[in-house]
Amino acid sequence: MLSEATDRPGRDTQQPGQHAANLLDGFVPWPEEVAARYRREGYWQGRTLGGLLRDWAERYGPRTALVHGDSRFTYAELDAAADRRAAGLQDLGVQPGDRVVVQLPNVPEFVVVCFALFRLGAVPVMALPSHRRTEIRHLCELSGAVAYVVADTFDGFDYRDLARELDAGVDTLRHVLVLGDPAEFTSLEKVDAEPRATASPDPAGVAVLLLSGGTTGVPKLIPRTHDDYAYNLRASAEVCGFDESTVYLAALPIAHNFPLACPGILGVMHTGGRVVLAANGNPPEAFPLIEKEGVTATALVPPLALLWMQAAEWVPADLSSLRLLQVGGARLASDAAARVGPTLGCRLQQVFGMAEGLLNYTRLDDPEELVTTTQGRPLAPADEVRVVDAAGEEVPVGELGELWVRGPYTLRGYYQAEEYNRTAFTEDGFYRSGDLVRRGPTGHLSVEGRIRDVINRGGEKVSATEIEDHLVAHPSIRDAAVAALPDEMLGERICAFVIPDGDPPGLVTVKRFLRERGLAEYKLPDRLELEESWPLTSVGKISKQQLAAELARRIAPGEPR
Ligand code: OOB
Repeated sequence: MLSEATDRPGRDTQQPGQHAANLLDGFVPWPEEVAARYRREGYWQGRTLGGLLRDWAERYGPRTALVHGDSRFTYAELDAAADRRAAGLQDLGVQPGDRVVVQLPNVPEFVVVCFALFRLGAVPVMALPSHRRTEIRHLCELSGAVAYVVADTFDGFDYRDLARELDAGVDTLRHVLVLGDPAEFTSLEKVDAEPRATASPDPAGVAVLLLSGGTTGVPKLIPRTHDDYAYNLRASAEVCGFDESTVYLAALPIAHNFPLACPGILGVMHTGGRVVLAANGNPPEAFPLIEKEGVTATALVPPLALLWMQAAEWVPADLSSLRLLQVGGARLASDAAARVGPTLGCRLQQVFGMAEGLLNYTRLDDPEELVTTTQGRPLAPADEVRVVDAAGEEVPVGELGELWVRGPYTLRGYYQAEEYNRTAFTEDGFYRSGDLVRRGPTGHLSVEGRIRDVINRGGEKVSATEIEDHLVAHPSIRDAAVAALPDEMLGERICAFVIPDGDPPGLVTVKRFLRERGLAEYKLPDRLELEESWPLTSVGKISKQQLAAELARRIAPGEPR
């Protein structure tokens, strides 16, 4: 029986001393007076994410929360399953403040494990299913993870092999928990025990570590607190008009902020709607689910939105239940944006967000012109957005500048990254996003580029430096520069320019080499170009702009770019 758990409605607004210790080292909190203001103004409501699931179960108990294939879970069932899993994790020795790398596809267990961790005050690290040895090892080491949660296999890949490779080498890792056939590891389903009372974590503490798109060699971790993430999902659900009639298709990997909490599966659950989990966003998977479950809303990256518009003509399915299509993660061209409504018969919403926090949405009642030509305006009245020139001075309306932001759900520092934080944030706490935007008279933003060395491959962010570091480890590559090439479908593709050392390697060899080094598939170059020397900028850096421009000139018209 559930004893008087402290994580109950109205119970987790305790004084800091009474909470389980989840104020992690290496987390940069908001200054006290700013935090007090966010509380006073109602942004932070002192509720934990684990407590929210309790509220939802009380409000919507017997309603269906999650659909996966033929399985359906009510709110009450999810709540009970999260309690049992939390107790099981506790028996394994998982403590408040411990980090756990979670790498699961879109399955109900993802939700159960995450809420179990939230309730314990342990912190899930949101790995993507596409991550491989290099990324996972880095995430485990950076977070000091005590456990790693995977599915046995997904999409033709055996995650137990990955776990075996990690097992030797990551000092902090004590458990590998496997959904499905565990082989020599622990079965996730068996991590289960009678629910018991646990101290509620501090709502101001870190609930989850999200991954940054990454400008540096390796991804950074983004701490999101219970208070700030609860605001994120609650306010997003409101802006999107979600309610009990919402049926949301999770087509993107739910470890990503967009389908997780913008409003995503958490926002849907907050309003008593129903989440339908899809293995991926491809039309043959997604369209029949839309028809069968009467899906009303979903979120896609631009390449998938383009694919859906093409497929609407040849995949037979009734999409008439769809009311809202959110598109974000990368820039959606305005002509494509204008075709969404007529082709798919639903309202488009552009979303310009970042795992670091700030979310911009076009609003449901915005004029068509703004919906098709801008990427939305900030979610919170308390979002302080500055568009600045190179000297950090604000530029006039309509001018291009870098977006800086601080606010009630935007981080004040990456996790365990003191040195990097000194440049990524201003002294007064603004996050320098690196995005180049224009702000219109209505406050809507258009994203026009970036000053960071990142390639946005259809919403997946790839750090050029990270790939360059791996490329130069190849014996026949003396030097490498990785840059974006324009691509009609993906927006940008990855081009590796290399100066060979001896026999020049081919693209296939280079891709195999990077794969063997344990890099995720989406980071592998789409094109390889051999160079003899680098064009340099006036300050002596490799001019990637010039490399890309020269390549564009070399590519004959008609040749695939
Ligand atoms: C989302 O989050 P991340 O962390 O994977 O990537 C953030 C970056 C932004 O800084 C920007 O460079 C780019 O992705 N981006 C967009 C965009 N949405 C994101 N660029 C142009 N147009 C857009 N609509 O990508 C993310 C997080 C929450 C909601 C939606 C997207």
